[in-house]
Amino acid sequence: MSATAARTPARVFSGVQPSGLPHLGNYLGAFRNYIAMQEGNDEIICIVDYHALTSTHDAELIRRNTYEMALGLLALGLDPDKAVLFRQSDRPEHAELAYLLSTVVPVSWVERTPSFKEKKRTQPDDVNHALLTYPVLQTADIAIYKCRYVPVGKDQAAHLELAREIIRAWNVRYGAVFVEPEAVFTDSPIVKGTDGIQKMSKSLGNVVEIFAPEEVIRKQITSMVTDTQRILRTDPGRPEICNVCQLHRFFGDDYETIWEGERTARTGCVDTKRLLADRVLGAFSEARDRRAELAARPGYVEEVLRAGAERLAPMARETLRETHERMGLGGSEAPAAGAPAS
Ligand code: AQP
Repeated sequence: MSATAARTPARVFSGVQPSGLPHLGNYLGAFRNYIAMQEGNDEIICIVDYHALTSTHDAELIRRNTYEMALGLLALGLDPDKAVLFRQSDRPEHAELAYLLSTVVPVSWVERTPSFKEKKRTQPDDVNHALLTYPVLQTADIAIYKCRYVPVGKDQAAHLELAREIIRAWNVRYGAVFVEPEAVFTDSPIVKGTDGIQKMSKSLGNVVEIFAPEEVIRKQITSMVTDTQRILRTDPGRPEICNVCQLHRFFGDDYETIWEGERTARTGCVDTKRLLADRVLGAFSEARDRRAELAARPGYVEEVLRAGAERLAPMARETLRETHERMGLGGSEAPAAGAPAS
């Protein structure tokens, strides 16, 4: 489904980890769709602080990044009157549902997820249990509100596939309660980082931030790896494999002219990077101003997050009630002691 096709009210969910600050990968791969899909849908966006605990163990940092992520989303155009924005740990029902869902999940399913294998490689001294069960909690995040559409970057595709399998397994065992979710991608589902090789990622530090000071953003962009075979200024460039050229597709409607300049060596990589920096700063200047305005309103972000969590309480509790009932939890209908079983 494309973002523009999602005009009939549908339940939409997505989550973002407060494991760092908002970057271009988040925006181009997912946040654009959050903002487009808040129109005409029931959208729920969650700052998934439980998930961030799998890699970040500094309490102050989690709190600060949670605030910054929420502030960034609001500045970029997420409207709390249209979409619900909340913090995962304010709705602990997610964690309980994750446990209940985990009872249908073979360990082999979570062991084989690419993100778990990747985290084993990138944080070998911290392969904690929550990393393994991350996709089950992610499934619970979506399932607890019975959401169908999940705007995400392509790096989340395997998790979404697993979420579908988990929900199918649970529904087969206990009856159809949950909805199988579908991923919704943008036209830039994987944005490469400043290294030009790996996915742009907070934990890899290869990011172009959206709300950093101007000089930081310029430095991040001018440090980007371009076409590694273009050694001399006079060498022709290959825009198809140059990450800077690829990013130009999203910042202006003249990227083909820019690409032609690279191909013919009329422009050099430094020119192309400087232009990208100007355009990125231009594209986010309104959002950057809005961020400053919102940051100056004491308690605003906290108010939005708390109100969002409160709005979701009845739905979360009702889903848990239904789940308990199907799974045989709670005993209000149990026969009195000594009464015949039938
Ligand atoms: N490089 C990317 N390209 C496309 N989409 C991306 N997203 C993240 N990076 C890219 C999408 O942004 C949403 C929020 O992501 P997240 O911050 O919750 O988690 P992530 O995918 O794990 O992002 P990072 O920066 O890589 O975080 P760390 O380093 O903490 O693991 C998601 O929909 C994601 O797909």
